[in-house]
Amino acid sequence: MTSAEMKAAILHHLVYTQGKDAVTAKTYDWRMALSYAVRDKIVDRWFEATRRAYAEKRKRVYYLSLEFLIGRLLKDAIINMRLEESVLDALKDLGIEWEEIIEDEPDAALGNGGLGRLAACFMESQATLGLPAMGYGIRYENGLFRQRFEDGRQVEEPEDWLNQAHAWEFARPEVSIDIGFGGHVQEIGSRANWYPSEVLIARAHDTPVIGWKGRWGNTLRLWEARPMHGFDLARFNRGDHTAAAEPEAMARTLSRVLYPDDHTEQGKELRLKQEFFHTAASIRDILRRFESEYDDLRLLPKKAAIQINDTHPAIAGPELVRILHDERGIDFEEAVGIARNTISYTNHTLLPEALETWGEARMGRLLPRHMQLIDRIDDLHRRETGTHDLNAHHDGKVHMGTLGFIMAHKVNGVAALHTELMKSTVFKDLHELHPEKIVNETNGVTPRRWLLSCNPRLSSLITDSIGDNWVDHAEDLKKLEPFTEDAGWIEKFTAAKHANKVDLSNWIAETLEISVDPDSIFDIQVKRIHEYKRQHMNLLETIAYWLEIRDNPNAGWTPRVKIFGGKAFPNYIYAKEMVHLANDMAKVMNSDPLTSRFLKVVFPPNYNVSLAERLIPAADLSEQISTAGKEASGTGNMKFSLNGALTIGTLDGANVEIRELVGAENFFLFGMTAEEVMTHRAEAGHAARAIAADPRLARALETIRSGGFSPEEPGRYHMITDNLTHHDYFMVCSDFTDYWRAQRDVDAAFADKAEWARVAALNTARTGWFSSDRTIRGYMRDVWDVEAAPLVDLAAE
Ligand code: F58
Repeated sequence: MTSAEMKAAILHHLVYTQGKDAVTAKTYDWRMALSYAVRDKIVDRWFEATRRAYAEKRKRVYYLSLEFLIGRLLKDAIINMRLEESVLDALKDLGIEWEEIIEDEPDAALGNGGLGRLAACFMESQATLGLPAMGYGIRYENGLFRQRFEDGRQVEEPEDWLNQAHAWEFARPEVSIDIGFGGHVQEIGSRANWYPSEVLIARAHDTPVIGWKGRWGNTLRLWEARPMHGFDLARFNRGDHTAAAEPEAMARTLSRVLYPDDHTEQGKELRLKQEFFHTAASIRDILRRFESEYDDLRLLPKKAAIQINDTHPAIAGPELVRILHDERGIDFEEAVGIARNTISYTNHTLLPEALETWGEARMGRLLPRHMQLIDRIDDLHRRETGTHDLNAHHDGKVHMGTLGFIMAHKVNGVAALHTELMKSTVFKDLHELHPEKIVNETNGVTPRRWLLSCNPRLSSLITDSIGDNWVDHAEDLKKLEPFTEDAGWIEKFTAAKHANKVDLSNWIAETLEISVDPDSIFDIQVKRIHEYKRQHMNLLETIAYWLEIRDNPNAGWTPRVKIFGGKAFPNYIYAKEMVHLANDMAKVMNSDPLTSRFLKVVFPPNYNVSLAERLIPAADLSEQISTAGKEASGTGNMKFSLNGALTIGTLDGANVEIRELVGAENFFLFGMTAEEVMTHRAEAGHAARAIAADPRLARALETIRSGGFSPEEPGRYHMITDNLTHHDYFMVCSDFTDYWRAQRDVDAAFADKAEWARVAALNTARTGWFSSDRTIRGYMRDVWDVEAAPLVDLAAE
């Protein structure tokens, strides 16, 4: 497409779709016009891919996920369609700022963190590989809350990404599916009729997901909840105006928010309803498509693979059995077999508090038939395996992990260590019964968004050096290795990183009014705030460093900028205290005349996908410091390495594999192993001993305790200090000393600029394996048994 054609397309949409002219158009209008112009190009490719999937009778993959953290879509679409040049020229011609347009798009934050972002990377990789696939999610009206700080405290505000029209979706009112809840069951022999007492409608909205070079496109289908009977005119005419709108409001509640607070009974109920709503609508849709092509349901596992992203859609098993058995008349055991061979389940956590369970009373009330079927599935599994105590339904609850396991033909972990821990801990007994079921599929990230798009300077250097094949064959980045020995090339690499750091410094100055020196170490920890991720250990190290500088301000310290980003769950008080502490520390330290040349603390609010794209390319040091055994994989860790940051980290999640690939000598390792953590935890008084043995740690804790960062309220952080001193389940104190040591190794290494840059470049060269293309190929081979369609290159046409 030429720039003239692009310009004409933009102007066309500005007038005929947006209903504005160039004189009155606002940034929003220009963004929408550009989005439609780009979308037009995508739609043809998308239709073609869809038609091919049908014509070639291909097996499809269905990715069921309550979360898709997709972020902004415009730039991604432009880059994958290779339209940057024509768009940039056209915008220039129209006198419109590219940056301003890109920044105007709201972040679609339909997810909490890693799990949701993984789903988004998978969608992009599936499209890039030409794998016929469809993502199913919920179209939350309000995605993840927006985070603001008020006196350093996190305040949550609703996110309203749908406030403006969303350029990328197509409403599909004709795809409307009834979803029932409650009511009663009438059994007829082995089968049953379910008569729900409440019915909602799931309405589809489709977003095309286009792969690299526009060679293939798939669909992300998001369900919106609608009332069965809309507005009640009779009631309204009787004067009961509010009540007339009630059904609508009730239904809307269901797809209103991502992850409702489940500390209340109503919250729990809503979450379970969301899960069933999402899953039931998706299963119906999958079967409708299947039955339009084939007339034998026994073929289902050959033609469809259903992946459930954690246990949130794990009701898929019983729901599929219910339809096959109750509605289609297939024998119960055969129905279970078909469902199992179609479904597979990904586990993302071993934290006991995060393993989902539902009370039998609630489940029995909302999903009476499913409750019966779960018992029959348990019964069948007992007979198959000769066991009697491995039920999904026990102790008054339905354990969704067990249900997911029993109803899947494959269960996967998301990094090598995590998968091994699944086998030896939570799923130990089930694994012994089904030794072939658990497989590992180490996570990955899409190199299109997480290198090509977010880091244009480094990407250009890479492409100038080895060509652009790396973009969809990221293992090609290995070809950069010889360049890392070339001083001239390393200078260019350093220049790219430095320019990224200058950009970030300017942004920090403009938005947060903090001045940072781009020559400092940019040390970044961005992720959800959680005790197991140990942001507080990083904070303690920051305090200890600050105190040391204060003791001796002229000792030639290595300057650091400590950057934090992340949201705390609104009801997770401890995590919110961590956020508050970081902000209180920033206030004190950034204005300390003795130390501020050497140390700054920066915590931009509202960490999201777009902010990650801004921060990661500018990082020198990536903080991956979770208690070993707790972080299933991590994916931020991969993004940092790929963008040429060094990692300071524990042997946890995918850190283990990152270290193997980049080389142990190029990784700042510290801390206990998962095994050591388990033994050490059992030793009473571990925290007190660790504090007694390390005066730096003791002093840092004491500084917090005595109100060093909250003079107006000295006891403010007693929750954190008490917990660390007496309990410290996550081993912050016991790992602190080694963490401090590793941080000083970082200082020493940073002193040799050229050597640091060489190692940073090696990180980029050696982490191509973490492309989500590789992950998806793994699932295709080990889990889905499916092949991609041969692709035609747009550029070659
Ligand atoms: C994350 N889980 C893991 N859960 O913590 C991380 O190690 C892994 O890399 C990532 O999945 C992808 O496999 C995660 O993000 C959630 O966000 C939950 C969603 C449901 C509500 C509670 C949080």
